[in-house]
Amino acid sequence: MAVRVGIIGLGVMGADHARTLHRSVASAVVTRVTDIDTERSAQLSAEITSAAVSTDGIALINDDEVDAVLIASHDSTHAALTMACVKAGKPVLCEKPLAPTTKEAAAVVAAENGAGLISLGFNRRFDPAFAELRSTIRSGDLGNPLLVHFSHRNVASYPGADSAFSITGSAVHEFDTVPWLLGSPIVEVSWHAPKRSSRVSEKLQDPQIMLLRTADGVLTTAETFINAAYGYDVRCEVVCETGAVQVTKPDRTVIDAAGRRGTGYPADWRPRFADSYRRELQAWVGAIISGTATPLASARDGLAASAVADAVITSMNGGGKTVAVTVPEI
Ligand code: ISE
Repeated sequence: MAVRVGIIGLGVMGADHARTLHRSVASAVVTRVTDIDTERSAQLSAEITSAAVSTDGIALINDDEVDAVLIASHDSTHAALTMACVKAGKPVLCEKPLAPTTKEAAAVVAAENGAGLISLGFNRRFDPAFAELRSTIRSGDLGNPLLVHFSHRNVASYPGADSAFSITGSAVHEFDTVPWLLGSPIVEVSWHAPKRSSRVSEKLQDPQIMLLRTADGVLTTAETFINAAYGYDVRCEVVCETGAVQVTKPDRTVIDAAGRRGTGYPADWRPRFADSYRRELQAWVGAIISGTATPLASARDGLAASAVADAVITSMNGGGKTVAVTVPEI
């Protein structure tokens, strides 16, 4: 049995997921694709010959040749399209975020009503390095975690990105990864503005620092810098009572040349997290085939991350003072 997957949104992530499903995920076939840019749809359909072009997302969701849907369209479309999948009774993997606001995310969770059809693309859960980091913490070998240092650097932001988008589009990964690592929800946040890079517009505070307190008392420093220029670089270190553990860059080679030794940085998240996307998609398809609960982040995880994002934005809008904001319990 192959799961017939329809993909809505063929930008950076949608196209990458389509190729991964086509080339590397067993028991999956991409049967429908759609994008508001019809040229993109035509190009991908020509590349992946099993994929016909649907006129729009709703048509794709309701197509009899689609068993499951992957949403990688603009963030603003995620909630409505995910609810349409729930209405059609079809499993859906929605790229993060589930929705830009808690209110929209809560509506999606209510619409799903515990049916377990929704998965979220918080891919760090399937990254081998982050998985090993989590198992090391959970082993207790280093004692209790005390603090976490996260830094999340992109080469360059999307055109028009503002401070809130940096939070909902990038830092939102940390809002899921930290509770997943620690097994404890984020209960209080504060947002801080370092010196702004002279290379970004006035409407974007870049970099940003967030302090995330989890219910277990652990404090996380989360840096987001989406115009770091030098490379795509995600770092995470967990400091415990008797030791520390951090993810490493998945380098395969070191270059010695011109009197220097070094490794490279990828231009964006696709090479850095390629293994995680493939494992995430295989786990999603496998659960659909076996009829078991999704092993990916759930709609409630997506709601929790959106609630943290809302709280961080509230702190950011607190007039430049360091305003700690309590995250409402989901
Ligand atoms: C992008 O949309 C992703 O989801 C990447 O995983 C993240 O690292 C990046 O900052 C986002 O822009």
